[in-house]
Amino acid sequence: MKKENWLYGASVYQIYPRSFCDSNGDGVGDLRGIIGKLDYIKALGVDAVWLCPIYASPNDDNGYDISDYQSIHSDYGTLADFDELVAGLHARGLKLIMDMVLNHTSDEHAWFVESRSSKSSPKRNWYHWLPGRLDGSGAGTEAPNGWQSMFSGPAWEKDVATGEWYLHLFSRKQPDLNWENPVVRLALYDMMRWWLSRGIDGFRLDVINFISKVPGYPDGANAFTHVANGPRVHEFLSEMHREVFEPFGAVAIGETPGVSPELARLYTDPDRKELDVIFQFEMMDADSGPRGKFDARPLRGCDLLGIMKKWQEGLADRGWNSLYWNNHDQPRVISRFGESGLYREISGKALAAFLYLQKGTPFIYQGEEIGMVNTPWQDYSQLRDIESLNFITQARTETVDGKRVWTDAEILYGIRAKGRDSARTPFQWNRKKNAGFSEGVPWIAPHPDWSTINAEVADLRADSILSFYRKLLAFRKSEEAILSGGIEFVDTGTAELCLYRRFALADDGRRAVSVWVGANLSPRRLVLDKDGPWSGSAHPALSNCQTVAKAECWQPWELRVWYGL
Ligand code: TEU
Repeated sequence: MKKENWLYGASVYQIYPRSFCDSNGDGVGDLRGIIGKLDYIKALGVDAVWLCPIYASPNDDNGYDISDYQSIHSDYGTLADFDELVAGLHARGLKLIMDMVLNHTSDEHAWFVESRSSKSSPKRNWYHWLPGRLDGSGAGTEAPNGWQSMFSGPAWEKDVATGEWYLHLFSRKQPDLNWENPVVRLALYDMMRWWLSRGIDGFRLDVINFISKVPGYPDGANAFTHVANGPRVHEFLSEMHREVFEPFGAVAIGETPGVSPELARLYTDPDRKELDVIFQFEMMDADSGPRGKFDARPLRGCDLLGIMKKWQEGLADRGWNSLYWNNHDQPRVISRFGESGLYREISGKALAAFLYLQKGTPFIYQGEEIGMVNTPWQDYSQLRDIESLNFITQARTETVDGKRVWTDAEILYGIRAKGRDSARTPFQWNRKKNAGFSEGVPWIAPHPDWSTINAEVADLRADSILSFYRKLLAFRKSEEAILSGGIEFVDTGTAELCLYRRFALADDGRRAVSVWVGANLSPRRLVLDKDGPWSGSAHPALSNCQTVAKAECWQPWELRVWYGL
C-alpha cells in the first residue's frame, strides 16, 4: 500500500449495527446508538469505522440481502441520522467505510422483482436465469447444475412464474447479480458514487471475488471453484476502481474467500488499481474438519503460526493483507484460539498483539477489545443466523448408507464452536439491564456474563484488555518498523513460543533497531534455553504480564514486545 493512501497506517473498528447500541428501545441497535458511542471508539485509537449493512432489507441474512441500496433500514434510522454519523466521525478524525454487497441483492429488490416477472423483462439478464435440466425420468426438470449454496441446499431456485431457475450462492432470498451485463455494472457504480458523494471514505466489498462466474456454469457440487476468482474478476475490479474509487480517493476493501498469496498480490498491488486490501480466510478455515465449517477441530493460537508466516512472507514486497481475528461471521477469538476461563484477558491480549504487530491493516471487531467470548447456546430457539439454522435442519436429516452423518451432540458442539451468532450478541456496555445495549427486548439475547465482561468495568482497570488494546494500537502507530518494515519469523525450537522481529532499514541500508514480538500462544508454562533471542526481553516495551523474573521462562499466554538488534 502506498503511503499516500489514507488507509496506510490506519486500524479499523468494525460495527455490527444491529448489536452495537439501541437508542430507542426497540431491541435493535441503530445509528443514533452509534453516534452516542463515538468518543468510546475514538478513545480506542482506531482511525476508521467499517459499518456492516444498514440498507433497506428483509433481513433474511441480516442486511446482506439489500432491497434498496439507497435507503436506510427503518430499524437503523434515517438518512439524516446517517449524515450526522458521518459528520460526527469526521469531526473526530475518523473515516467511514460502508459495507457494500454487489454480488447479490435481495429477491425483494425492485431489480429482481422486475427480472423475475417474465422471460422478456428488460431486467431479465440482470440476474442469472437458466432453464432446468431434464431429470432422469423425463418427468420434469431439475436444477441447471449441481452447485450447492454456501448456506446449505442447492444454489438454484425454480421460479414459479416462468419455470426457470435463478442462481443464489447464498440464501434463496439473495439472487446473484449478472456482472456480465454492463448495464448492471453501471447501475452499481452510480449507486456507489451516490454514497461517496455523501462523504463516506470507502467500501468493504462483500464476496467481491465471486462476481465473475465461469461461462456455461460447469456442473459439479462445488460452486466455489466456478465462482471464486472467476475469469473476468480483475477486469471488473479495475473498471470499478477507475469509475468509482479513484475519482473519490476512496478505499476498496475486498472480502475474497479462497485466495492464495499470489492472487492476493494481484488484487492489492497498488499499480494494478483493483483493491487496497483483502480479507483472506486461511486462519478462519484452519479449524474446520472434513465435514466442513461446523466440524470444528480445536486449535490454539500457536497452531496458526505457519499460516501467518506464509501470508507475511507472501505479501512482503507487494500486496496488502488485513489482520483480523474476528468479524460478524466468526466466533469469538478468545473462545476459539485462546482461553475463556482464567486466561481470558491474557490470552486475548497475546493473540491481539501477536497478530496486529504484523504487516497489514488491523480490523478490530466490536466486543473483541473488551474480551467478549462465545455464548454457550442451550437451545436452538436462541439462534438467529440463517446459516446455523439451515445447517441444523440439514445435518439432522443427512444420512449416508442409512446412517446419520452428524449426531445431535456434534451438531450442538459445532454451533457453539463455529456459529455466527456468538459474534452477534449485544455489545456489553455496562452492568445495567441487557448489558446497557437496549431498554427493550434485544433481538438476540446478551451473553450471560455481561456483569463481569463489559466496557465500563474494563475502562476502570489499567490492566484490562481494553486498556491493552488502546496501548497496543498507539504503540503500533508509533513504530514505522511495524507499519512498513520487514518481518522475520524466528524458529524458537518450541512450537508454543511464537516469535518474529520487525525491522526498518536505516538510510545506509543497514538494519536499524528491531522490534521483537514473542508470545507463548498456549496454556503451557515454558522454560527455554537461557540464551535464546528472548534473553533481552526482560524489560519489554509492551507485555501482558506483571513482571518477567527470568527471560527464559514464559507464563501461559505471555506476550512480550521488546527492542533489540
Ligand atoms: O460472507 C461471505 C463468506 O464467504 C463467509 O464469510 C461466509 O458467510 C461465512 O464464512 C459462512 O460461514 C459475506 C458476509 O460477511 C456474510 O455475513 C454474508 O452472509 C455473506 O457474505 C453473504 O452476503
